[in-house]
Amino acid sequence: MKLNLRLLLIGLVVSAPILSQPTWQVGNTTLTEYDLVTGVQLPWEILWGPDDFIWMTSRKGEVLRIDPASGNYTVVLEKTVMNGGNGEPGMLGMAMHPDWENSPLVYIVYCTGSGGNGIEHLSVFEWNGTELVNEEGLLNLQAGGIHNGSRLLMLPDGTMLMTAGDVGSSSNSQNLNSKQGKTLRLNLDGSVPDDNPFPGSHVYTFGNRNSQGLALGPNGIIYSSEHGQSSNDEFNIVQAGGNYGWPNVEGFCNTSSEQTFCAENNVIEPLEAWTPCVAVNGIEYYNHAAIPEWQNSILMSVLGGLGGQYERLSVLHLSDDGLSVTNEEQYFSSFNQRVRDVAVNPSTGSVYVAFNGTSYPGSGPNIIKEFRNEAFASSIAAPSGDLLALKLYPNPASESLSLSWNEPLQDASFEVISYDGKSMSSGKAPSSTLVLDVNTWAAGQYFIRVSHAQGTMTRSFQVKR
Ligand SMILES: [Ca+2]
Ligand SMILES: [Ca+2]
Ligand SMILES: [Ca+2]
Repeated sequence: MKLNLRLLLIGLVVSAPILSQPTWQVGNTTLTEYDLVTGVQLPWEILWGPDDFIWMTSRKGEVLRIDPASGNYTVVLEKTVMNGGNGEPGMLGMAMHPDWENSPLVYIVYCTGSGGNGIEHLSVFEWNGTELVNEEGLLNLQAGGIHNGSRLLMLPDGTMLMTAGDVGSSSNSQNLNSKQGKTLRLNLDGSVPDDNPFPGSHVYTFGNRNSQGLALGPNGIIYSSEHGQSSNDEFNIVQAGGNYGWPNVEGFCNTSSEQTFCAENNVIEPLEAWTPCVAVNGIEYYNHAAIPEWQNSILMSVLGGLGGQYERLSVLHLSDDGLSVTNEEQYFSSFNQRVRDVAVNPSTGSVYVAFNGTSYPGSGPNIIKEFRNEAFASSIAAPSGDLLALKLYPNPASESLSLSWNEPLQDASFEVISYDGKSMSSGKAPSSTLVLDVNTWAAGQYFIRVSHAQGTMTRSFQVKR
């Protein structure tokens, strides 16, 4: 009897590797650190996909689809890119069509060619369940050896933003006839939206240098991060038609020549600026209950300066109205690794951080780490079963959202949570279909978690106004 008990105890210890994972303390919340994927090359975009997988672009020219439970991945697209992805250009921004069930389309930016003939392509691909196929080009820009921008963001109004760098020619940025040094707004077929600020033009903001971070916050606020030259990295709110100052103004309007230019050109100042540059990159709005200490903040990737310092994940705490930054906290600088991008698991609130090596312009092999509140995550049923069996329509929705499953939904429990953290609706489905009234919900991103005997699934959707 005694011997058996001892064997049992030994077995327990050996089968509990979780105890050895590093942890991080955020106030009262303990985050456990996991290496989700190791040995990948230069992740540039990581995002939580509508299929509950993590999607990643590699600057070297690949798209990976990663199982967030195991870290196993498949390569779903390969392209030959400018300079082999060894400098700033390569395969960069990515975003998914919001109506994934009906339009499984992936938007990707990548650079080809060389020298002065480089082209930056914005293309859309179809997901066939195995790989990305049937490329259709939507827009060609100039690609440069530096400053290729290219973060993508889907908006609740059914359009898309793309940041475009000045490709090292700063005179592009104030020139409204150039697409470089801008934020561009496009319909999802690449055409110019009728209500863009400059009729007939993709230009949405100008006076930008090289913005490589975009995120949607509460109340429709769009945030961006932007690289400065050697001083004045910026954190901005993106406003239609806005002039962000470059190259005449860096950061705030605080020199006499800047003040003159700002007054004459109605320049929009950043919410925050960092001098010397720390190299600000991918951003995400965080308001998940999993890490209460980070609610209503922007998680901002920081690559670090050219000399390999300042690398971190910055947590920019926002005011209640989202219009200002109240304070900055810094995490994970002890890895001494360039932080390129960040993504959030909408179900568990886990934060995924993509690292890019120790020095500019980045080198592999790289790691994507997960930081998980175990206590919270273990209280949430993990997605399981045939995830795509759950259908949501229409998406984006404006009046009502219908859900159906290939199994009866009756008695399934559901909860809808806005990306800004509010529980919008919950309960049991009354019949085989569930119809949610979204009339009074703000425009933005939401996700739903549905559990019944067939499994649990989460799905993101948008409400438009
Ligand atoms: Ca991202
Ligand atoms: Ca600016
Ligand atoms: Ca200034």
